[in-house]
Amino acid sequence: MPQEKTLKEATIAPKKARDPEEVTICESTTQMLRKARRDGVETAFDRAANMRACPIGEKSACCKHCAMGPCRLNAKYPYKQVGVCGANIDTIMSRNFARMVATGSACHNDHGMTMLNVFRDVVNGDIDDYAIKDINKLEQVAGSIGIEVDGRSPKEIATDLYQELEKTYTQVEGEMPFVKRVPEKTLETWRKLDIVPRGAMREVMELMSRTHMGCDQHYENITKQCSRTALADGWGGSMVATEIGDILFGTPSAMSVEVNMGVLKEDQVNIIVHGHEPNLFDSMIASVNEPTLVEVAKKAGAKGINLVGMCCSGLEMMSRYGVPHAGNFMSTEAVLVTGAVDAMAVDIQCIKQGLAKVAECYGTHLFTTNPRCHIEGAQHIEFHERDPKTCTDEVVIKAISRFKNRSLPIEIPKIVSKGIHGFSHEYINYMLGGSFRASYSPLNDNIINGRIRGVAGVVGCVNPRVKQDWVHVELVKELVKNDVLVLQTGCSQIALTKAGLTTPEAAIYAGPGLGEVCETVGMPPVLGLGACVDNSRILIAASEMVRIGGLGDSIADLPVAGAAPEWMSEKAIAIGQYFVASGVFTVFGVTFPIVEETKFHKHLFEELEQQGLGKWGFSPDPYEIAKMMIDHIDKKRKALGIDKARERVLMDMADRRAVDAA
Ligand code: BF8
Ligand code: SF4
Repeated sequence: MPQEKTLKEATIAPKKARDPEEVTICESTTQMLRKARRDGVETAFDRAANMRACPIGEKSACCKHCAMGPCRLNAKYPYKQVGVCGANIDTIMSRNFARMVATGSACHNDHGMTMLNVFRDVVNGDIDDYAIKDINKLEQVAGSIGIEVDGRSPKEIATDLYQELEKTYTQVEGEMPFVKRVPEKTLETWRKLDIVPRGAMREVMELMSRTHMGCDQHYENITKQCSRTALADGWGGSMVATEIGDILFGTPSAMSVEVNMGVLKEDQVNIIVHGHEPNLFDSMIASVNEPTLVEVAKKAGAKGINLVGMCCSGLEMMSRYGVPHAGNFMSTEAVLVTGAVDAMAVDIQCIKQGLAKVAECYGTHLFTTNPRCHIEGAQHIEFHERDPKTCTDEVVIKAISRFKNRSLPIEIPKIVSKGIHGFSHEYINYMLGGSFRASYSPLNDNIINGRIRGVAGVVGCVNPRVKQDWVHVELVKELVKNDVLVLQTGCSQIALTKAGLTTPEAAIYAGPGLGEVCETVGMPPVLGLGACVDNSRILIAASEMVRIGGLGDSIADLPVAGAAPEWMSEKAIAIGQYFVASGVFTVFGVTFPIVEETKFHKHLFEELEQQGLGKWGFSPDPYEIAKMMIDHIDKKRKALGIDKARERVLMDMADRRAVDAA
């Protein structure tokens, strides 16, 4: 049995071992970590236990931007020393922070640019495996940036749209196309501060150039370019990825989806797609439904082919097509320990190199598919949008052959959580107002009358430095209990689904006001909006709340707050910075890469707010984060004069008809 031999040879037992229950609240992951231990297989949880975070790097008190260094300062006495070039702690920390923002923004823009290229090729007839699926959305997006839609064909509109949206990346001067969607007063502040993004390539390039040795050495000026580069993500690449994704693959609307490792099926060929761009996944759906391939799978003894998603790829497709989802970032190695995964196909971002070893241990095929992401030890089958099935069919064929030759015992945790997902901005509009008067007015009204205290975006990663999912779940429970409506994306959304908070029945976790709204509308207190690029949907929702009126003139006036309580990636930092620059108080957990009581820290955590933007906050404790967010929401309510909730009157059907008639 070749696989068993592999299992023994490929594994390294971790030196320091932590009890699986200490590192995660995900029961499936716990069960698989126990099995991994029995099998002698190592995961990121073990490596985190054996690798202490570097205390100097953790606080960003070191610089390796030139060969006069690397220079290390002392985080305890940050102003006692400077680098060889004379760079002080604020310069060093802000340059490091800037490079995280640049990388994060580059990732989302790179992803968005791929989506736009596919869209262009579809419009020009160079690709026929994809098509424009949502014409309404096409017209609506085009209209929102001033493209004429009346009386024009989809092809004409789409041609103008891709040409216009290309400026998101390539424009050198001027303002990015989606800046037209920014509330006027917010935009005024950006213009005053000179942080309106021009084109993403320019912003990322300039930020990288300014952080070179001996260039920009004022933390305030560096922060300005951080904001500009981050805004080029949220209102640029991420928003393009979301909008083009909707046009090509359909705008999500609420549907019930199964989540957790129990979606794997022992008697079927199991294929997982993990990564970020929806293109690979969409073609994989076509391949697993190919009758000839299904036939081959049946001949191999399988009942069928079972396709499931993980991380953001999974979120893209669960929100659009209801494809089951096996888990978030910290479960990607654990899921392979089931032995039931016949193939995992990945594209870009958040794909641990450690997967290659675990896949080897269990004889799972790990395929990289993207020219921007190869992994040593994984098989590479390149995916081309102009000929997608060549790649995805081969993945399916290899998965079937692995199924046929399965020799190791299989253990699938029998855990599945159902939740409602697919709350796009458009669907929320429809859900709140109905199809004839789709509107955010009921949301604003319920915030003004105090039933809903405010809105929180709880998003982002999971991180083995903290107990997986726990900070997300405790934070969100605390928020909804206090009548704060929670919007979610990314790995956080999966954490809350596993905890059962994405069902309408979860209204019981909500405070009386929010609970009443949830029951009336039939919605969960926690609304899942999709993948990390779909944080752009939160920006659109916030802009719409401003436009509807009654809650101030800019995003900074709204009673809203954001959090990424278990963040780990540079993309998360870019997202945090674009929320802050858009006007949102944004709290991160785990750790924050800045020395406290420094000028740069004060700048991010206090002074940006005084400039009319949002500000950063930090706490590793979910209850403390909740308190910070709720205090901020209350502060904003007070400024708006809605702190004393109006007397709460419940409308009956007669009242409703009267309102409708009026
Ligand atoms: O973009 S939440 S771990 S999977 S970075 Fe990555 Fe973080 Fe998950 Fe998607 Ni987002
Ligand atoms: Fe040291 Fe300055 Fe070089 Fe950084 S840029 S490594 S602080 S000398």
